[in-house]
Amino acid sequence: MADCIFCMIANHEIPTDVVYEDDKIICFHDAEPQAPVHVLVIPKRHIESLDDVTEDDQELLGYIMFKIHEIAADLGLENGYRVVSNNGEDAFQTVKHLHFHILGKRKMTWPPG
Ligand code: DGP
Repeated sequence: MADCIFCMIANHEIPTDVVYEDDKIICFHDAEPQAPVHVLVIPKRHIESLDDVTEDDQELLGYIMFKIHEIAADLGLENGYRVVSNNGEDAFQTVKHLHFHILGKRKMTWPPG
């Protein structure tokens, strides 16, 4: 999508601090970190939110979950981490390209705000 900031990141059209990348996903540091480690994992293909996934996306979603634990290990999050995906208005999704936050290296609280 031409006007999607995360598509631009996936296409290397804007400079980004990339943590991991392959043909399906890219992981990069969040521009507004909410924890000492805060990265985003996104599919390179534009999917707006979890509401927009189809049966064809099942393998990709499983792949993202699988990679999240590898990325967390590479980031040294051996003491735990939180994975968050904000979907839609009530969840305060600000970027309309499916993404998973990985937050770590601090104690989290529950419930989230
Ligand atoms: P949300 O849609 O609320 O789940 O959060 C989107 C996140 O994306 C937010 O934590 C800030 C981050 N973000 C927005 N624009 C950019 C950008 O251009 N570069 C990077 N690295 N992060 C961004």
